[in-house]
Amino acid sequence: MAQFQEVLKQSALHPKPAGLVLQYGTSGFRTNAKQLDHIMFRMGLLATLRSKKTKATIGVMVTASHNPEEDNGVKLIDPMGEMVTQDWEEHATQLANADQEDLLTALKNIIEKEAINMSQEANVFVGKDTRSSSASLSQAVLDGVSALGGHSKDYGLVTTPQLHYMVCCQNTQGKYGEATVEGYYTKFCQAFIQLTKNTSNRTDDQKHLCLDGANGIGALKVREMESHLKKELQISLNNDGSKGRLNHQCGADYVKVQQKPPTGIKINPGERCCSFDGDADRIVYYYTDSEGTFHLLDGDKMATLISTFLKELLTQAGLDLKIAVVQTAYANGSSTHYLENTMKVLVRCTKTGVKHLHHVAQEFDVGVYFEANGHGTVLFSKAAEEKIQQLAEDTNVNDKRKKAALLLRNTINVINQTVGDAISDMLLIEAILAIKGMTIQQWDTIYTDLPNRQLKVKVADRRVIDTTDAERRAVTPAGLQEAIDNLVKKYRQARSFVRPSGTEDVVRVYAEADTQVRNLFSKLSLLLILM
Ligand code: NG1
Ligand code: ZN
Repeated sequence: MAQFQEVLKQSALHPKPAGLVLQYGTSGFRTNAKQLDHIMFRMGLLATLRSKKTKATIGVMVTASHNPEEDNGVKLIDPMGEMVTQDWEEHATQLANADQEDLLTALKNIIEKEAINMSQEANVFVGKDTRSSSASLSQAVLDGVSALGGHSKDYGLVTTPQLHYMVCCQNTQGKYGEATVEGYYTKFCQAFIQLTKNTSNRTDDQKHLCLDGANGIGALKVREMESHLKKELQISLNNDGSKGRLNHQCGADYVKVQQKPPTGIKINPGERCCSFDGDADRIVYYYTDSEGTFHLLDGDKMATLISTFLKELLTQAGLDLKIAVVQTAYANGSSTHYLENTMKVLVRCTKTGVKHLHHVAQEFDVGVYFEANGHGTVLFSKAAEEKIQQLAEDTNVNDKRKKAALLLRNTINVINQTVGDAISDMLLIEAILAIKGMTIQQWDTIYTDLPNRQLKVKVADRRVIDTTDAERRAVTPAGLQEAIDNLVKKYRQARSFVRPSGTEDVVRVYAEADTQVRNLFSKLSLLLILM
């Protein structure tokens, strides 16, 4: 077929370096940008096939999120704006690793396995972050799409969640919003303004937020969005990309892992600050107190604030909807304890990786999910949205219920339900703080984090560690879990686990305990070195 001849011709312009093997991991392909040209071309091909298969628009995002500038990566987005399904992750790995001369065979294998009708039309949306390598790499994706005769739309510089939003809007015929950057700002900012409009006692201080844009795409997009906020949120933007390097000593990952503010930003005591990561799908909040102590409000604190707010509104609205919070093993034990015992909210724990959290959250009427590192969102079932909508329109309900229903409706509209979104999460958190008249310090005192430590250990083969129970217990190597248990039981409120990373060639070690966490952690490290 002529189509395949074109693939062959074009692929010669995007050759695969011999011997290079890469895997579609938790966050797609991610490595040094120099190794990715052929991967991008092939992901253009694969997205085209996925579009033919699903008869819907598919997204391809070129980004390496919080990784250093010299890296890049690519992820595929499925029709409803969610991560691509597991079977197609496997196709992605197969296609990426086929030798140059086997590319057509690999492609035809997928076509056959998935019974793809090649005459079906294909549409692919492409977006990229601000890395210097992103321009040519996203061009390689576009080349891949056109080689298989697919149609593409290049959104250029967008945040990862913006591209997820575009895909969802397109495939729901505009029901979720308009598939343009302008449509995105309009939808989320209007909802924010609606939510905050009756918070008349909101002071100028509460309207002011200090933001670290990680010198990335999020900073650019916040600038574009600002006028839509009509001064209801005044953002002082730092690390806007004009001087510093992407993610260098700044951004959500740096702040979370280092447990300190980004370097070079002047933060006034008590000032409410937040950091985005390099593609703006993660956010963390923080402040320093009058003694200069740093306080981090991570994904767990956000999940707690949001779920508490939603639970209260559901109760006021008299709606019997099931709400749950989905976390991973990295969630601080204090947050889980508070949610289960004080808030009486159902908590579920899943494996690391947003797709796992997203799937579990879909099981509930209202599913709030957050990774401790600040990636998360809220999902509302169709039935829940309908009940809220009906109540908001009902003329026969009392003022209290009506008010709660209207707040819930606007809350749904300020949330990007396709994926964790730093911009949308920021607007949601800002709105909740405004409605509750709460300072960041008050939010911080809802519960106190247990001291915790995280470490990466390089081992010969990280796959020797196999885990169970949402990665909280090691099954192999024999004796490891027992040794951890024996150590942990000597400390109060202690918990620890080890698991192989899905994105780096390391084993991650996590421990939390009361004041003795440092002591526990050094013993754990010793234990692992001796294993
Ligand atoms: P791994 O490398 O599997 O721990 C990391 C993060 C995840 C998630 C993915 C994808 C931690 C402990 N792990 O996964 O939460 O964000 O990267 O980017 O933060
Ligand atoms: Zn990211």
